[in-house]
Amino acid sequence: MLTAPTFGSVEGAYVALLQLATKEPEHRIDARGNAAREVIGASFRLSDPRQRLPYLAERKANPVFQFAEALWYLAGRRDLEMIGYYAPSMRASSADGIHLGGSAYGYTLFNPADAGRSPFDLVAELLLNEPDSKRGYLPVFSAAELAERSNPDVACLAGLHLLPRDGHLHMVCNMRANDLDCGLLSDVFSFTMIQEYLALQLGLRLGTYTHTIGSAHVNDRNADRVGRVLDEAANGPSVNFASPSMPEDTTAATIERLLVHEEALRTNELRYTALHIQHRLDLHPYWQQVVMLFELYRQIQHDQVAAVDPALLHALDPGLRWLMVRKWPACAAAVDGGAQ
Ligand code: 5HM
Repeated sequence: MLTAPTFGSVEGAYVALLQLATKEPEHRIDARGNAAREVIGASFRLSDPRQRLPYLAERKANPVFQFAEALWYLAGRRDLEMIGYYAPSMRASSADGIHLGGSAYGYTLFNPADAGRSPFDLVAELLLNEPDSKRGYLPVFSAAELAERSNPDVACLAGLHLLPRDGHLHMVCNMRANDLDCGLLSDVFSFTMIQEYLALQLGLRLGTYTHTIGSAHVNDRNADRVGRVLDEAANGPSVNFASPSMPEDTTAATIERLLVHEEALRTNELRYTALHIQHRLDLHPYWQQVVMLFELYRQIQHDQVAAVDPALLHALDPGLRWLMVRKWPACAAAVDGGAQ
């Protein structure tokens, strides 16, 4: 088979790649002090890109960060202030302590580059006019990033290729490098969110997502966790939850409104109950879930609660609740008996 192997969800692809790089590495590398096992030229396809979260207790995916990063991209931002709150480790990648560099993909994609239009808008306009086009490419990596040898943040995403075919919007993602344990899951989550968002703007259905990687690697420092994930995938009980569709009326204004709530919660200016989010914010239930995640994270970060508000945890979709309970002890503490 010459096309990339297809998986029903990101979890299957993630486990298969971890297995490949761990058990059959082609190279041992040590770039910038990161000893790793590497496979060159790996790829996979997702038949349903909405299945973008893995349900593995050993991996503990963080849906709060995943949605925050996707919104940060969709809003075209590059500030450390927002993303560093959700992922403190990203602070190390900022050269000036204020902005992210190459990895602020949304800044490259969603800000005006030509005649006041962003690359994203130019591609959307092209594809509306010529759906069969092969030119719908959004480049991200630039060789200019290599000019400064100490640059801590060189884009790993080379580009995103958008292909409307038969009423569906397909995407091919080209990565120069992917950390299979740490980077891959959040990358696939965010890029498929961008794909789904563009499909809505074009009035298309969500197609397939194909992920291609130049250097696919697992860092030695993550080897223990990767081993546990592989054990769980081979022996543990398998769980899965269907992900809902992004609402059809989602536009840039929706993202802006969500980020107003996000900022109020991140800066601890407001606190929300589940009922308030459900009845007062005038948001689609899909996006209400995201605000609920931000409020739960506010309780963990700012209030430093031993147990989060159980009503809020219960209002979450079962898949998000499953992940939050495994990721955050304060969520696990709020669960009474069978609430998981
Ligand atoms: O030395 P280099 O610039 O390639 O190091 C960046 C590391 O972060 C690599 O392991 C790369 O695969 C990983 N990474 C990722 O997997 C980084 C970013 C941010 O651009 C990303 N996915 N989105």
